[in-house]
Amino acid sequence: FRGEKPFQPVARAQYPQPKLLEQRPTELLTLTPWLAPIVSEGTFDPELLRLIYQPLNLTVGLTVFAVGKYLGFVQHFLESAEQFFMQGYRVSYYVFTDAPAAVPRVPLGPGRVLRVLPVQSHARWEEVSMRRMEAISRHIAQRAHREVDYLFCVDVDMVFRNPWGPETLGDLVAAIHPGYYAAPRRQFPYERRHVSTAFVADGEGDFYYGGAVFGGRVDRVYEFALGCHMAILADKANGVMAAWQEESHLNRRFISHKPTKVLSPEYIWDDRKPRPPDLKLIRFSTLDKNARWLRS
Ligand code: 2GW
Ligand code: MN
Repeated sequence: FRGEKPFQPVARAQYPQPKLLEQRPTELLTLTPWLAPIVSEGTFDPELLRLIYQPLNLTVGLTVFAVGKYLGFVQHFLESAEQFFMQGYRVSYYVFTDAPAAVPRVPLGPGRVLRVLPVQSHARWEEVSMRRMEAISRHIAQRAHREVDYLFCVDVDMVFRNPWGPETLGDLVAAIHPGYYAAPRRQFPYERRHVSTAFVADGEGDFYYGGAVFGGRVDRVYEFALGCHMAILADKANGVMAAWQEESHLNRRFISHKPTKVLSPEYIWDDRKPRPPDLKLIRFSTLDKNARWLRS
């Protein structure tokens, strides 16, 4: 596996002094109880991060699935990613699809490549999203582990609206679901049936994370996706489908395998919700799609 590149010394640079006693940079929590940073606008210095990360010459992968009607989201997704995702870094897009020839050829910037990977379509929509964990882990083992240092896996029915940069890079990265950041954990839509491997008890859980965004160092993402896939297979053998499919399994796994970095809902918003004053900006957001049309 790649990764484990040493940090290089930051060249003499002018940037604002960090101040221990100053007021909080944001109203949001900035550190989890297990000391993982919670990333939101105001918690990092983009200029300084650029000085630290650009010399490392990292490659960041981005996987999306575009099966059936969801192929219609790819163009807008890629165009917005070209504008905002890891600008100035090497990027490999991996588009998994049942119709490789129909993937739009979006013009890409220097150092950025698009790889199209064939997958079969499934009759049941739950299968399409569930099979992603299997396809991602297999793809990392076969190929992506040689091609990228970090990998993010995201939904395709989304667009980038503001910069997504090296502040998001970490060993294992989760994003707080925009629907539940203010809810008490007993209201999180975890799988609550003991019969599922995704079961979460009432007193458990940190944040409710979105299934639409996870990532990290490619070797950690491999472990994570494979673990979720195994849990999904175990459920399947028992004829169980978790409440929110692989999002339930992802949430179960993040309780025992804590993310080392947590992204605020800036990184996984939803166009159907107005931006609350707590969030200074929206970086990545679900389109207001007509779900019924897509699922028919
Ligand atoms: C999925 C559901 C119903 C009908 C079709 C599909 C479907 C999904 C499809 O026909 N083709 C396809 O490529 N997908 C891929 O799966 C696509 O990348 C899509 O973004 C992803 C998840 O499906 P989506 O976006 O319809 O689900 P959401 O936005 O309601 O997502 C949350 O819940 C899901 C579990 O059902 C996943 O955990 C997802 O990651 C969550 O954001
Ligand atoms: Mn989605």
